[in-house]
Amino acid sequence: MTVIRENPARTLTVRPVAGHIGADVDGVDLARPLGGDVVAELKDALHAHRVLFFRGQHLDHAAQIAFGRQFGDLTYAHPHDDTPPEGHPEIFTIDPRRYEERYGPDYRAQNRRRQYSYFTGWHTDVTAAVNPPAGSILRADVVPEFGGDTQWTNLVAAYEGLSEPVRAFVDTLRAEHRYGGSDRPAGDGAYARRVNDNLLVAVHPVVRVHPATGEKGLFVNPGFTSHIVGLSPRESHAVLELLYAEITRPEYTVRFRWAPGSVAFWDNRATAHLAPRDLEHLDVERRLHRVTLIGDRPVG
Ligand code: AKG
Repeated sequence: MTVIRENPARTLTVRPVAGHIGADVDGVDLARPLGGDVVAELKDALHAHRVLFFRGQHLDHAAQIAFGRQFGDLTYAHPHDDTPPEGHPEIFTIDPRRYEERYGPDYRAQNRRRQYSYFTGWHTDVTAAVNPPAGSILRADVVPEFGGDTQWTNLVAAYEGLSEPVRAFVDTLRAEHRYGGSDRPAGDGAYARRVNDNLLVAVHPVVRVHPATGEKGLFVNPGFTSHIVGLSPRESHAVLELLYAEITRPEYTVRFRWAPGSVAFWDNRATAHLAPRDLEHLDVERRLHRVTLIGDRPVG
């Protein structure tokens, strides 16, 4: 356990919760202005642990937006979400019950049958943007009695775990990331049409240098990476599957059990995450709200 700040009122503590990624943070009320020192300490903790977990917080939409803004400018909800809560265009709500409204009536049933590869579902947020989000802050509002955990993985550890010749090879590569367009699984809902009509495409280095820490990390993910530039489709598929197998190795991951009031703050420049898929056959409520920090163009 590292005690990183003490004041007469409280002690801010950061406790790692897994070997490669994740820390619980106590002693801070996210609904209050943090002050420059605490912002700097939380940034350092985020860079060291990649995802920070806070429990028992009392944020509403406005307070979550205010918390996020202390770390940078926020994106509007999501490039394809046109239904943020009234008056809070920065809030992206994750609620599987909305997916059928968005994609069409049998979306969840279709999604259960759909399995592109062993790694389906793992992603880093919106890497098909030219400047993908730097970080995301997700707050649990309604959680099911069981299930619905989220997992994160450390992309720096995944890169560092590769053998030297493979690191030297992937250092030279660039990959295309794509979101939307007609190759996406369609539904007949308004959201699906919006995704299909609004294509995002960007080419990024496969190995990204973290702008704050200078560390190298893998920057490909099964959610958005379409192919590696310059390789044949077969070669690209084989290389990406190899990298995805490394990225999703259990030892690089952490799994978080949500409770109402929990908040996870992750660094999109050094992590990928897996939204839960264990509830798709159950009609249970799960609602979380995200704000998203605008990022830089990735540099290799
Ligand atoms: C995201 O915010 O990008 C997610 O994948 C949501 C994670 C979750 O629903 O737990």
